[in-house]
Amino acid sequence: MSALRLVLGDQLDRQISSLSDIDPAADTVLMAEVEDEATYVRHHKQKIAFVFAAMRHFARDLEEAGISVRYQRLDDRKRASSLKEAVRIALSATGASCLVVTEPGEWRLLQDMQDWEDDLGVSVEIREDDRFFASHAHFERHAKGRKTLRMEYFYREMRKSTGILMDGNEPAGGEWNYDKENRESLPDDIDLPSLPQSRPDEMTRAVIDLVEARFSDHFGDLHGFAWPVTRRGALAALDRFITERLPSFGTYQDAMAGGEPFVFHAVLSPLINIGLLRPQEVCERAEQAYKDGDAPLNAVEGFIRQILGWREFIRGIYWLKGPNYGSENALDARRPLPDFYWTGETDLACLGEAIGATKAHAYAHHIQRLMVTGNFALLAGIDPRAVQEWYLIVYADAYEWVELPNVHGMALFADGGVFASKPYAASGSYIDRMSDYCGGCRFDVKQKTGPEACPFNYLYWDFIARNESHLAGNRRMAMIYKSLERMDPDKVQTMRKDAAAFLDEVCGTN
Ligand code: FAD
Ligand code: DLZ
Repeated sequence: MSALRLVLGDQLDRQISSLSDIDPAADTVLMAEVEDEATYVRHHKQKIAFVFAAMRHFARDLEEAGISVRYQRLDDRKRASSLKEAVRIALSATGASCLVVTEPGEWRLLQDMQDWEDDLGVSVEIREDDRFFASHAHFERHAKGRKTLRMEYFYREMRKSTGILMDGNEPAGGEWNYDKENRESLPDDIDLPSLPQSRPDEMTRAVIDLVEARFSDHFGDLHGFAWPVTRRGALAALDRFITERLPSFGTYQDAMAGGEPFVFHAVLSPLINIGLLRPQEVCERAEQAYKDGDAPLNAVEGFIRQILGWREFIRGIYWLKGPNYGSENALDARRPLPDFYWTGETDLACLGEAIGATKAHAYAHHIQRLMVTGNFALLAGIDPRAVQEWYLIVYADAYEWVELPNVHGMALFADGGVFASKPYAASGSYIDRMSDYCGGCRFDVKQKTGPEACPFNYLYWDFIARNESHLAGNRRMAMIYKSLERMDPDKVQTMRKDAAAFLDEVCGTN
């Protein structure tokens, strides 16, 4: 009896559950570049190139380890256009009697796979993806009976159950969370380490040519492609992060700076999500840096919280909430996405920076995603479906399990507050405090109304006034609604008029 073992483009880990009991003498691994996956949204060119290049290198490594691999390239003359068809052809060619696969990271594909046993006439074993700290059952147990889901409680549970950054039963250093030490803006004279650049080898260059030829009309630049696409390259990127950027990661975690898309961030999410790095080893390396005295606790705790806390929590929410999560529109947001999200052409310097980095690198750091592009979409009342699709397209790390809750729940509050206690809405002054963008902007962040005023200012108050029926009952919004009440009604009226005129111009009339 031989098995066919399907490895998806974001499962490139030799320890993935679908390969755990592989018999190299009998079994075959199937990997397939297929149109369906490359186009179910019009992914950034770098994302497709990254996935295909990493898939090809992973397949080569498996073959070198003596494992038989059937690999379909997107430019093979005879090829399947979907994963199911690729499996059907491979089953018939190998005579395998069953298919083994690790569950995919999206409901879309999982639901498709659940029909494969009937459609293909062989047994299909879908195994849990154990690359995470928390299983589905673990998160369900955590969520059971709770009225509200909050990352912080889940994170503390995870610290205790893994023992990461713990002194016995107590958190290392005595506090669970050092977030209050992690909100500095960047000093003018700070030296920022450069990001390691991986030079594409021949195999990656062939993929880049393929993507340029086949997906030239997709979003994003390809010429700056510098992602590591092998396990060895990913480990080197992790090393550089731990030594060069982790020590300052905490303090400047929320900072933004013109022309500096990476600041002290790890830039590891695409590598972790695709399987080239394991979240466990990333956290262990960070913890070791703290124990060795090479990085301070506020940095290491802040970093580990992102992975052990946020990443696991977000994934738990995605699977807990089911395939319809994403269809709610709690704030009744209906405007279309402005064109500048695709072109980067806008007079707002902060949006230009965030979208420019996104085009150039298929990357923007968390605060740009949340407080610039996300905040604008929230304030402007952009249709959640359009915003979700944009985020799924434009980032090299975007898979629905992680993208959707971050966009729908965290950035847009479109789920009505499943895990965020209030919307992350902010006026221009937040962006001014955390960045140097406003100094070079054509708008004036100090002005609240009029043609020179920063649009984030009047959009903020328009958002607050527009959503009074949805948000005024939220205790965490009480102060803001008190301020609105105290404001001169004429001033509120002017801000709302400015907001309507601006939105009609950038989004089209609602
Ligand atoms: P760092 O800031 O250095 O953080 C370290 C690691 O923590 C990241 O590599 C990532 O694995 C993890 N992490 C941090 N924050 C989160 C979070 N909120 N959710 C999950 N993991 C987190 N992350 C994705 O991996 N894919 C996405 O599609 C994605 N979409 C997002 C959309 C929005 C609107 C927002 C607000 C956040 C999104 N994030 C997403 C989370 C976060 O912005 C990225 O993980 C982070 O910017 C990746 O860059 P980094 O590796 O430099 O992260
Ligand atoms: C993102 C992606 C792309 C662009 N192409 C492929 C592909 O051709 N073959 C494949 O196996 N996987 C690809 N992927 C990753 C899948 O889309 C991903 O496995 C699902 O979205 C589930 O997370």
